Amino acid sequence: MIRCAVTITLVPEAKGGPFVFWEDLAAGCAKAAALGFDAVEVFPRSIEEFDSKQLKNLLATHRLQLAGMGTGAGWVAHKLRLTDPDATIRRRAHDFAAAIIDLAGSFGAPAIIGSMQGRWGDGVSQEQAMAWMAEALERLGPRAHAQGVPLLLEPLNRYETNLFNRVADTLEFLKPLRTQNVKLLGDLFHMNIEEADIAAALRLAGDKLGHIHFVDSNRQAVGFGHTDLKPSVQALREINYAGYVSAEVLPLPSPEEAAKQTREAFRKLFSE
Ligand code: LER
Ligand code: MN
Repeated sequence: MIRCAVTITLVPEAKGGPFVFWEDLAAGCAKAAALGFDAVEVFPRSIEEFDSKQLKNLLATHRLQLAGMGTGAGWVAHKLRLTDPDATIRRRAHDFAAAIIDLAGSFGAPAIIGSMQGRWGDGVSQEQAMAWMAEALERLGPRAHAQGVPLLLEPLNRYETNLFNRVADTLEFLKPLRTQNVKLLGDLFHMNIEEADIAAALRLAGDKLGHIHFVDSNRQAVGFGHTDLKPSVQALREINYAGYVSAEVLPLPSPEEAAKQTREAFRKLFSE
């Protein structure tokens, strides 16, 4: 069964980013539950600043699941990238991601590697960056496996990275790895920019698809832009997708209205 989640960020440096609820875990969970979401997707600023007991209590109180946990603060707040030319930064990036994997895993949820992938250039060749990514995933994939969850790798659009932009290329990269525990996160905003056919890309991902960022063409809630999501919903049905569609969208015109619109779009698209 496909379930619906909404994002809560605890990262002040992400200001202007595509997250619905901001900087208040308790308020975000209460609103998510009141609007009928199944789960929340949380972006901690760091492990040290995160109160996992509070999250546990909030999830129990509101009967919510944790859909996933983002590592974006690793880049946005701490400037850590898995492909940084500096070996010390790469090591710290790895440790940051590993800590989020363990934290999310303790809730039965996967961690997401998105912007922490970094980019090639500035003295780092594409081959070198890809080799560092492979090395990192070979360690982080099994770490997530030990928690009984996949690790999610998110292709981003060309303005955010030059490493993983499209589903097909990302699948090719993952195929020869020893770890088969890395799944894809399909963000419909990035896919709208990079894929020739979003539904075909989802079909191609098949059982390697682990999570969806459920968002319209303009990065607003589904229904506030111009993407026709019906073919994608059909593709998700065909591949028997049973994960989350999670609203990683701009909080426009307000967090509440973005969340409400997401619920309405989810109901219309998935319950027909
Ligand atoms: C993260 O999920 C993402 O989609 C990136 O664009 C960072 O905002
Ligand atoms: Mn995303």
